[in-house]
Amino acid sequence: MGVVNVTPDSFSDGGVFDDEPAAVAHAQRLIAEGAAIVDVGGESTRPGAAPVPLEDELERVIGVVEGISGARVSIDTMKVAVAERALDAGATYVNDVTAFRHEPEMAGLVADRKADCCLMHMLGEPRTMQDDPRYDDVVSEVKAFLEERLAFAVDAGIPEEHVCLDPGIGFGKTVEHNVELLGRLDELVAIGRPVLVGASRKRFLGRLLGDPDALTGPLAASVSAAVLAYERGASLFRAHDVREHVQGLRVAEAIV
Ligand code: HH2
Repeated sequence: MGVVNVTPDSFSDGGVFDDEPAAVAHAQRLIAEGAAIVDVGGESTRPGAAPVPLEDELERVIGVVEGISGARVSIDTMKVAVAERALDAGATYVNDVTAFRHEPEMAGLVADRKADCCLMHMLGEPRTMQDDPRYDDVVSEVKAFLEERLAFAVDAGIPEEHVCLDPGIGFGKTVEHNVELLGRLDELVAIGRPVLVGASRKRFLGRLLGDPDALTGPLAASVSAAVLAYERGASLFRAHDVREHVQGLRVAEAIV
């Protein structure tokens, strides 16, 4: 899954692809590099990010979704109105980082449109999620959350086969929490749905490498995290640098 951020402020590429032609061209490049899905988002969820008004988010993403061809399009949004217009414009996948908690009607929309969806764990909300996150056991708490959200989705009429699950790397987690989740990913895979991992460029990688103030993580560290997640059973990888992730994962696939 290649990342297409149509935002001025995303943590690693804000402002780089925030006009429509640049975002569409970027998406087509990621598809040429091997992305099976491109994830289009118009609202940054980086730690401390401010919410984006509906009209601004629509303005950023709908034309981009319409312009993409050659791969499945995912819409990265927590707003039903944005997801609905994106599905009208050709998206077939809804990536809601609140797992239908922000607007529970999102589940009904995904069910009606027979779309696929990703349900992600986040502790708190982006504005405050990195303020001292705590867990007794991060893996069992994330697992219980994802099981509950999966049951909610199925109750709303979404077939289980249309759901994938995501531990939400960096969303209300310390470096140690992220490492524990990736190391014990097999416990989340045991729920029985495909697991998506988004470690690409995240700050915990830069911090693991010794910079306590890092705001991003380097490419080699991102690919390393994806490969280890693959080895523990992850099957979707949300990445900014698709070519390098495809290379790393192809080699991992040949060896495992
Ligand atoms: N991470 C980001 C955004 N959306 N969705 C899922 N399912 N999993 C993730 O790990 C995930 C996500 C953050 O990355 P990015 O989109 O590059 O940054 P920003 O939120 O600042 O736009």
